[in-house]
Amino acid sequence: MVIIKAEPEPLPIDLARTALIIIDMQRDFLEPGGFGETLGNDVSLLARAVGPCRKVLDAARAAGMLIIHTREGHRPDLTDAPIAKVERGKPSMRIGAPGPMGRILIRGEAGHDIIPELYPVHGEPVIDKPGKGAFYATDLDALLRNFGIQYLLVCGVTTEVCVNTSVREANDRGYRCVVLADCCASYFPEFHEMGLAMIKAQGAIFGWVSSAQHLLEILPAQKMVLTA
Ligand code: C5J
Repeated sequence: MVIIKAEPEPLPIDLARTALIIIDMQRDFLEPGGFGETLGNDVSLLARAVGPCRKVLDAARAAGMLIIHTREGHRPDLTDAPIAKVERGKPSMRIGAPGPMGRILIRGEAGHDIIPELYPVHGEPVIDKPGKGAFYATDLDALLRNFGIQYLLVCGVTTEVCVNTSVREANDRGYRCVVLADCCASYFPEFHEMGLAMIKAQGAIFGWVSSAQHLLEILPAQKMVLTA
């Protein structure tokens, strides 16, 4: 066990039972012309998470850790998209509409894919999720249990939406989640702060909050020998 500096308190973690999960670092959320921008957001606000995420990703790869990427999106025929989601709000383009990066939030389109800086490499599972939570209607839980994972290091966007929803789902399933604050971002900086505050409140009611630097301090520079 190693101890990661975190709030509300340092957490002992077993790195052999830990996975890094990077939530929805997709062009549709981070680049102009995607889903995030159609909702009226300034997508440049999410860029701050990319550099810290990349450092963590490189270090986790070097350490031989299980790395999972998620993508929010839907089937091209929209059969997995609730009408209540498609009709929500007043976006300039709805889910499924043709945009500059292909159809908005549709699997297989350029906008749906992960940004080049954090692109998955061979062997890193990608979970396609129709909802905000990474466990809803996916095989993520089965995959984590097959690998004996008990701890999740969580990065991604947006802090208060898909990161928070996924952490809450993971917490209910018995995983200990450590959210790396600088590896997450929101279109609303105040929601980012509150999203993190809600996770760590009441003695880590949903999980712990740490940082890329604190993780790098405890990750081995060489591949771990993982035991079943
Ligand atoms: C949103 C997400 N914000 N990945 N999705 O709709 O947080």
